[in-house]
Amino acid sequence: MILTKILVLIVGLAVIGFIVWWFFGKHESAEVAADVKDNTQSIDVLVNGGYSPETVVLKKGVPAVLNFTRKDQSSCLDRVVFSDFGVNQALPINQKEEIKIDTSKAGEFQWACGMDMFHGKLIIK
Ligand SMILES: [Cu+2]
Repeated sequence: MILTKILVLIVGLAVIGFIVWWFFGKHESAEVAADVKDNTQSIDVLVNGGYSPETVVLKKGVPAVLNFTRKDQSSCLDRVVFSDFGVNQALPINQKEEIKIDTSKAGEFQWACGMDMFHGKLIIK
């Protein structure tokens, strides 16, 4: 049956396309800006199989606090590292941990789990 062969081919190509997209595609994550109040800015970051939000936008020159709460059981995510800011903070499970960020310099900065497997991004502008 030629039709069956074509169908199998189409399904096969769709699966390959999905795999390529999954591993190599640019998954644009939404940027979320911190809330600014009384000359401080803060944002909650949920740690659960990664970081949510993954990209945080901070205003330059306004003192910033990131509130990390880890819901993920895995030890992979039990530390968060901001290498540009000299931060290597333990994240006890279900506990809000405040991380203060120096926003005096504009730019893009990565943060990561203790093993550098999961990543997030700070944009200071
Ligand atoms: Cu890790």
